[in-house]
Amino acid sequence: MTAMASQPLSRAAIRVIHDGPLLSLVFRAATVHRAHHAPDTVQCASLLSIKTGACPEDCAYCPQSAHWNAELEREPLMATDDVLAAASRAKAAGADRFCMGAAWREARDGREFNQLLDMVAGVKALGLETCATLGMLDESQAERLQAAGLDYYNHNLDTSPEHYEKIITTRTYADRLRTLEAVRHAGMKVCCGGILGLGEGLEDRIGLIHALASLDPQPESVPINALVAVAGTPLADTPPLPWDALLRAVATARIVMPEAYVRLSAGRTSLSEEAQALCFLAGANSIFLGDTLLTTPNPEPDADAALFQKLGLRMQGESPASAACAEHATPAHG
Ligand code: SAM
Ligand code: DTB
Ligand code: SF4
Repeated sequence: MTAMASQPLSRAAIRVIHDGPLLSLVFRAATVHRAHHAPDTVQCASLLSIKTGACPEDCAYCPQSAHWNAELEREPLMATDDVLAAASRAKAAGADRFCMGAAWREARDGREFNQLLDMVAGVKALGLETCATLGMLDESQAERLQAAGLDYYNHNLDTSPEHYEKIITTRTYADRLRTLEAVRHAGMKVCCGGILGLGEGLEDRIGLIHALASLDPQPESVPINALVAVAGTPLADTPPLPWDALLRAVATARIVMPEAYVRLSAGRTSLSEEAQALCFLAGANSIFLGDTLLTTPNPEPDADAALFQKLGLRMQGESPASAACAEHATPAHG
């Protein structure tokens, strides 16, 4: 058996999948991936921080928290025209989804929220899929965002329920589940994942994957971030996540959430091409495109284009004709 039954799996069952011989795990994940997705196609999203820093939450990993001293330019909410100009550039660079992130604890009704609704409608009108991550939402806000044209809402569980309190004290796991419920209820797609390399144990990684796979329905998009350790945050000196731990998490997520986009998110600048290739083989089929995530670096678009060409991957938004041209281009050996 390769694909999972529709019943939620127990933590113990997920652990058995996760802990198997690594290459057999990757093979099984690749088999599930091929049964559910076009295996050589990667969805490419572009990310923009529309409001940066001075966040009241105390997420230990985050350079945007006002509790820490990361070197960061704080920026108020961007002007709508500037956001739309960035979205047009992202589309021209090949992105098919545009994700707007704000360093807010929660969205607040008023002038800024109305401006946000305009941004969402404007990005949608450019022909891009829309995504936003704005902190907690109530049902009415979720409904207004959906009506404005928001396709996806990103809100992560971040880690296991047990490890969570060591990372964030200002907002609970239950708060996060409530926001996800509001997003679902409003009819938007759910983008929900977490971060690995926060100093958690193996059992916490299983716990996170179990919590994500138990959401009913399962999230359509699952970002798997590797911690970007930023100076000035409490996790600045956390040892880097080993590549095989990330690969196991990606492969397990693919097996237990066969329909989801599994996104290889933050942390790709610390991964070799070979490790990324294994993650794509194991079912990762979405990335952020562009040299900056929200505030930290992401691979240069040229480096991603070269990697895609080596691996025979194509961007989801790219026409099959231009992908065929790429196939006939001289491969960059060496
Ligand atoms: N403030 C909103 C919230 O937390 O819901 C939205 C923006 S927040 C930056 C979005 C996500 O980015 C977080 O949930 C976390 O998973 C991820 N993130 C933040 N800092 C990170 C870091 N240093 N390394 C990896 N992922 C990070
Ligand atoms: C997600 O899971 N990863 C993205 C997106 N959702 C918003 C954010 C990654 C942020 C990495 C740290 C930074 O650049 O500030
Ligand atoms: Fe604020 Fe989001 Fe960063 Fe937490 S992850 S400090 S909520 S911006």
